[in-house]
Amino acid sequence: MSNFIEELKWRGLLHDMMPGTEELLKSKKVTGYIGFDPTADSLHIGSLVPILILMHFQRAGHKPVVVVGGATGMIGDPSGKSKERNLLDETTLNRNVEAIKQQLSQFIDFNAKENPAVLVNNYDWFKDIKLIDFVRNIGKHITVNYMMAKDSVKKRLNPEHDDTAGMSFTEFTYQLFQGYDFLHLYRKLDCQLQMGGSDQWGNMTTGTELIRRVEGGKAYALTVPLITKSDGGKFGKTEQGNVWLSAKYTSPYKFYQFWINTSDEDAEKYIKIFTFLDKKTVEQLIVKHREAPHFRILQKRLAEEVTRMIHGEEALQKAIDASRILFGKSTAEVLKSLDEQTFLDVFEGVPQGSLKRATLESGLDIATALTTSGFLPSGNEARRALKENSVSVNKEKVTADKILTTDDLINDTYIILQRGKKKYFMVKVEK
Ligand code: 629
Repeated sequence: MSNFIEELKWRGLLHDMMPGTEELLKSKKVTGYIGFDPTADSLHIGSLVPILILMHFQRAGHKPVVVVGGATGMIGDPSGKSKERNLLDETTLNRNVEAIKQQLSQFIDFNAKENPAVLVNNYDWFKDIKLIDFVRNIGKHITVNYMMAKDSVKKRLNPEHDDTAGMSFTEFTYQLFQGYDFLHLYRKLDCQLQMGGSDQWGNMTTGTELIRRVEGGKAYALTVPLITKSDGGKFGKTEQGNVWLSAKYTSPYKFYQFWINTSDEDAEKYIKIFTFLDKKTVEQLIVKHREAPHFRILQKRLAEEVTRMIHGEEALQKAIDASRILFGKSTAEVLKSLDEQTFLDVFEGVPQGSLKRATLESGLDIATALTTSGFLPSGNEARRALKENSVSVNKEKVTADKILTTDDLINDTYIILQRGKKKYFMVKVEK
């Protein structure tokens, strides 16, 4: 069995653990869990670190348990949140549970011989518990004083905190639910360890406390750091919002670009955290990168490894091809092969205009197209550009005799006009 803690340490993936955790992990095959609440129908890259932890945990020979929070998702974890959350309705929750289960099973091996992973939904044990039983059998073991000392609660009770609207009883009870999960898994699956982001420490220790009081048992908690960015910005967000693991919300191209745009400083950190490359390989890459940062060796390798892990080899190659389009070295063929979402992502922010479909059906000469689409300001300008041989249609140079037809349409809707190397214009062709 390889050393899980050593692995986490050199990767910068260990934040904190209870005394005795390392000894426990060295002594035997341990069952450990991480919970995910179904607050959306896809995980985002913020969940990637906990997923990687489960993968390392399994690779080290231990047994991972994934809890999908069908019940806890109905309540809303106050950890790390400064405001009361809106409750999600049941239909949404059910849909999210299914989607998240699907995603998680992509990464964790449920068929491993020695230590197959297990996925459970805490709704399955909470749905049959009676309120009076819960309050008597569980609530009696934890004092309100203890619960109020947690960061997640303290923060919301502080009257100086300006955007606080207090905290409902609903959210206050959350830690007891998560605590009960741990107790339940301890009993049923001999689960002795809970892992999660550092925001989860309070909830995890309510669990170990319950296990101690109710069962006289010993259980452990281990946290991983929440990922930060060197410029102080929030990790995993772009101007368009979260970076999702589902291609439905973030195209593989966008996903790839997110990692490509990492700063040098962050790339050195992230290559250890988000890939499975071994220590020696990582060290060599860092040395090479520092010698010539402008080649962006680290960013490329990082983007490659993570995109392959999430979206697979084929989607990765497409993302790499698409990434070359804006910077010259690409062909009309690649451009035409893009699916619509990737096409729109590639040309996001490029100025846009439109043409009527009927004009293309009867054939439209390029000089006219350049002006009526709104790309170039005048016929003179259009003729000059054509004479200079600097106009391209869908990445292919054209001359003044070019006639645009519906054959030039990409995804049956778009044409990319270009002057020189860098000036792009996207034409949307409408009815
Ligand atoms: C029941 C539910 C449990 C154990 C955990 C949970 C979920 C937990 C939570 N986790 C975050 C989430 O679901 O809210 N109360 O979005 C999220 N987690 C992964 C990491 C985290 C954490 O899924 O632990 O720290 C993010 O990196 O915020 O019995």
